[in-house]
Amino acid sequence: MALSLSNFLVSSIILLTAFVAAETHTYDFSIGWVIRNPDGQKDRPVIGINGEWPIPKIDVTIGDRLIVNVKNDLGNESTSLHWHGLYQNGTNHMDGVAQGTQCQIAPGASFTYSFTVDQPGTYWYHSHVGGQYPDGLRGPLIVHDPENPYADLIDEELIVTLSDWYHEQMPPLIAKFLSVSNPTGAEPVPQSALMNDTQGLQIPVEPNKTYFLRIVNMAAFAAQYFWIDGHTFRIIEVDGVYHEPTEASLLYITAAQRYGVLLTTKNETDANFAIMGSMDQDLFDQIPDGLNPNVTSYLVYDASLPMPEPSEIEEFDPFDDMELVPTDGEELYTDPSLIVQLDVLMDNLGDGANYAFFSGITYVAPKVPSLYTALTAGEFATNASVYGTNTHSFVLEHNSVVEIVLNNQDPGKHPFHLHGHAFQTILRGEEESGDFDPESVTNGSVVYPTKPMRRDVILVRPNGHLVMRFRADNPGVWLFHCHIEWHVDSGLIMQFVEAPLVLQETLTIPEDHFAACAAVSPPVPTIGNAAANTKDYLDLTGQNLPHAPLPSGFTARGIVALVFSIIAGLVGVAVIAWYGMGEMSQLEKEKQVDHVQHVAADRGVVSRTNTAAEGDVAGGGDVISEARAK
Ligand SMILES: *[C@@H]1O[C@H](CO)[C@@H](O)[C@H](O)[C@H]1NC(C)=O
Ligand SMILES: *[C@@H]1O[C@H](CO)[C@@H](O)[C@H](O)[C@H]1NC(C)=O
Ligand SMILES: *[C@@H]1O[C@H](CO)[C@@H](O)[C@H](O)[C@H]1NC(C)=O
Ligand SMILES: *[C@@H]1O[C@H](CO)[C@@H](O)[C@H](O)[C@H]1NC(C)=O
Ligand SMILES: *[C@@H]1O[C@H](CO)[C@@H](O)[C@H](O)[C@H]1NC(C)=O
Ligand SMILES: *[C@@H]1O[C@H](CO)[C@@H](O)[C@H](O)[C@H]1NC(C)=O
Ligand SMILES: *[C@@H]1O[C@H](CO)[C@@H](O)[C@H](O)[C@H]1NC(C)=O
Ligand SMILES: *[C@@H]1O[C@H](CO)[C@@H](O)[C@H](O)[C@H]1NC(C)=O
Ligand SMILES: [Cu+2]
Repeated sequence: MALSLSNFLVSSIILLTAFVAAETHTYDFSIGWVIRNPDGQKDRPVIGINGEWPIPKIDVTIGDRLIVNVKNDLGNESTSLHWHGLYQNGTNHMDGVAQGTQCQIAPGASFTYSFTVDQPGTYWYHSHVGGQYPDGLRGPLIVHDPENPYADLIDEELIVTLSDWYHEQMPPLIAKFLSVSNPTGAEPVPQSALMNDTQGLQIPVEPNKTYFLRIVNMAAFAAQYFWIDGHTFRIIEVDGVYHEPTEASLLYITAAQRYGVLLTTKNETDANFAIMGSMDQDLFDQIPDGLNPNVTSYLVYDASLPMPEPSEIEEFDPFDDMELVPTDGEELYTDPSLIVQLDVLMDNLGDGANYAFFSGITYVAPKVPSLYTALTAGEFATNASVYGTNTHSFVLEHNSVVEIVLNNQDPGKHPFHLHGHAFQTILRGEEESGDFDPESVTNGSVVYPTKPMRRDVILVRPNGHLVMRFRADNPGVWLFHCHIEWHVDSGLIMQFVEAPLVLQETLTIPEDHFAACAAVSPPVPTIGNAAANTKDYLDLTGQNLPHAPLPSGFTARGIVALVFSIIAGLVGVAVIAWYGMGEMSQLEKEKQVDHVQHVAADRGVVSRTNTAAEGDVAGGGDVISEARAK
């Protein structure tokens, strides 16, 4: 009795302290256009907040509540905000995914995000609507941790963001990217690289100090190599998860990844040093003349001394993040109850444009945001087909262990991101290692780490593979997608619907979220399956679908030849033109038999304006999963 009373007292005191310490941070964000020129080459409209750009850094402490009142003052585009890396445990409806967990916020409309933050680390926030964030709507979000296990080593904190930068806006770039005149799917190449949304930034430091340097890559596309001349650092955090301090001198940071490193300054102040970011040009199909992939900042020990030229690196040999071990020592999850195999491939559809596929499915947004389908489908919520063929949904049992086997059958590098979780990264195949072969594990030639690294974005190598695991302990609708924004636009997205029946019991959608749906023109339905059918959840008639496949015989090369022949025709080679146009009209016919909703192709432009049916996001599935008991 006495014991339990004292237990009660102790826990009340703990609760009370937590309660007293937790703060609420309220931000009022008016999202609107401003003109900026961060690389000094071109003024352009960018998306700012309250007339500012770069947009505000958000700082909270673990346990705090964050309330963000968004007002969309863009006038001509819809928007949303996603809190990249935050688990939103119990608040799936605050994840910010248009047509996934909410409706897009139409011009003139408002929407409130409100959630507590229960995890420490380096994060960022960005729009999750139709390719929008590279136009500027992305900024850092830091969750401070009074119990940082490395606090004793740290004197001060610094943050730098990396990004790539385009001179043109995303809607016209997406239209060009997803078009018959770009049948190979060559991604637009950025014009420059930025550090902290500028170039030539000077960062004053004091000698003989240890800084906790947080680095966030907010790029649309480009990974960056990152290093500081004359210095090494110790990695202690990746994507919000503490890892045992590990020495590194050159990092490879993909779009959406974060690193927290300890940087100890020199004892002498007789020189300054270049801080370098260099975009990985392997990602670019073709390198435009005069492109400078590098951005330089300076670690300034003495501002009266010159800023040095960066030293040249002959060959990049970055630190391999797979070596990291999480500080909490969490062990490898065993016996996954579901193995989801995703084969990545790019291919053309009947409109001639190039799309991205997970196991033959390219994401197309549903008519009803999938979370609302999960909440209104009753017992059918556990049947993945109600979320629509092209949301590529898998329904997960609460607390089950899920394994993702990703085979990259594409010659490009891709950074994959899971919402709602950090996953254990168990295996990454080398470039050209081909598909994952489970035999290599059974016969012992591959041994899984006992305490795998955990992060929320992981790079897969060209024609290589990944194996990841996570526990489905966070009821919600969570996207898994490539974080290259071009590939989001071309459909490299699928989604996990985790414990939907638990969601039905625990989640209440605030009224203003439904009001946002009503404000879209035409209004977005908030009940029903992916086709907005409320009577028969298994009847998907009318669901949004991708373009039809290419007529047989067409290949990307064929389309190149065809486009070339049309161009040749325009310059006067009449016969070739006639031939080309003949094929073109066949393609066009194909386009018309296509579904009324040209969702995928229109996504970039239409979804950012004001049309609901043509959703923003990608996802959906013929959900035949390969469950393999291990
Ligand atoms: C919306 O307005 C901005 C600012 O005038 C303009 O730069 C941008 O191109 C417009 N976007 C679309 C999709 O029309
Ligand atoms: C980089 O920008 C952030 C705001 O986004 C700012 O808080 C930070 O101090 C800047 N870093 C440096 C080193 O100036
Ligand atoms: C560096 O700092 C440590 C304590 O943090 C101090 O003991 C030492 O004397 C300093 N060294 C120099 C060269 O300033
Ligand atoms: C700075 O000096 C301290 C002792 O004063 C030494 O422990 C430390 O290693 C020195 N730092 C560097 C970067 O040389
Ligand atoms: C960018 O940095 C790399 C690595 O040091 C170097 O090889 C290259 O010459 C630099 N490019 C330009 C345009 O400065
Ligand atoms: C184990 O299996 C892999 C994949 O099938 C194969 O490449 C490898 O040679 C095998 N190793 C042994 C030792 O049998
Ligand atoms: C979510 O919260 C539950 C209950 O507190 C916990 O068991 C689970 O591990 C959490 N999941 C994540 C991803 O944070
Ligand atoms: C799920 O829906 C599909 C499509 O209507 C149907 O064929 C299947 O039988 C359903 N599965 C269950 C378990 O009800
Ligand atoms: Cu990709």
